[in-house]
Amino acid sequence: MDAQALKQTIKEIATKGKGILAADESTPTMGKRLAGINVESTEEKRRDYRQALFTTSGCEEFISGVILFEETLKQKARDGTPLSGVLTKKGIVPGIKVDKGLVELEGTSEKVTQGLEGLGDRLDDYKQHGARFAKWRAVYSISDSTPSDAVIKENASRLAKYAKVCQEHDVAPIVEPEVLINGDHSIERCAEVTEAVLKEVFVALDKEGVLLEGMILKPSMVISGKENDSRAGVEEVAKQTLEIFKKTIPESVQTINFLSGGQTPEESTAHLQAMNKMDDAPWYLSFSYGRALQEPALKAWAGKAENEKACQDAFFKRAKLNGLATKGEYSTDME
Ligand code: 5MM
Repeated sequence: MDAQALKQTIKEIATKGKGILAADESTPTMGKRLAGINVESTEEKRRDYRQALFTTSGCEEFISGVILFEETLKQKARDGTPLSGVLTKKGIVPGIKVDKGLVELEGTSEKVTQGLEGLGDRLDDYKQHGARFAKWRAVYSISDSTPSDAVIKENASRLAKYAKVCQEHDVAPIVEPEVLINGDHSIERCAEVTEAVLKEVFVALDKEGVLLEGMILKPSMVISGKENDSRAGVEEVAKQTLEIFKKTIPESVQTINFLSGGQTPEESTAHLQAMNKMDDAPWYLSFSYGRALQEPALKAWAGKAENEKACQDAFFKRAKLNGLATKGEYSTDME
């Protein structure tokens, strides 16, 4: 493990004012996204859309890293340049989603993430294609009886094993435990679950000897369930999120890049802004948004080449506003 190389990757990604674009939708997920704008999901369409995002003029001012799906990492732009090369030319670090999705944990109706088998060999291949960081996402569903201790433990153990293998291959891991927003639970219940999940993740990371300075944490925020009818406001989300983080996340973690998890683009920017305004966190607080950076851009594109500029303008706007939020400089009148 080259600790210096890992720290260098983290330093580049955790540049103040910048964050990560999660563009690593698997083919089935991308199919759903494209179906939502009435576009058939072909390899060419997926490439055209991603190429439009990555070639957005000036986006590198706010985007330091992009997480790619394997297909995209190996795809070429229309002029033959590898898409990962399009990013590196702009000073953006390419990353790769390495998990292989969710499977049922035996004896439960809950899901754990798979993909450890052959991970080292895959990382060697992804590195050849320019990837310097990786991502593995675990999900936790909130109900009265879930997530179970078994799922919390198993996901933590797999996240930590994945992170260790990545670091042994000099690839900086994004550790992503996502407590899902689906449901009508209160913010307090989300806080309770998030605390238990993060606690176990850091126990497992420690057990595996993962270098915390050489990884990125990508958590969900502490937030009310989407169906809750008295959802907590922006300040409360920011306050409760930081409270739980201070109890569970060591200060040696350099950067926390949130997922948006079904929040609207505006909500996720406002929450990030509020946390950075509180200004007493020991970590860099930034974004690794998928939907919250892409929704308006995807809609504007609508699968048509003539809409590429509108797509890029919409993406640039969200990237810029989130970039400002990492510095506590965003306000809602910029929307
Ligand atoms: C971009 O979507 C990612 C891949 O999802 P699938 O494996 O389901 O296709 C996803 O992991 C994403 O990186 C995170 O959920 C964060 O994205 P959001 O949209 O929640 O910010």
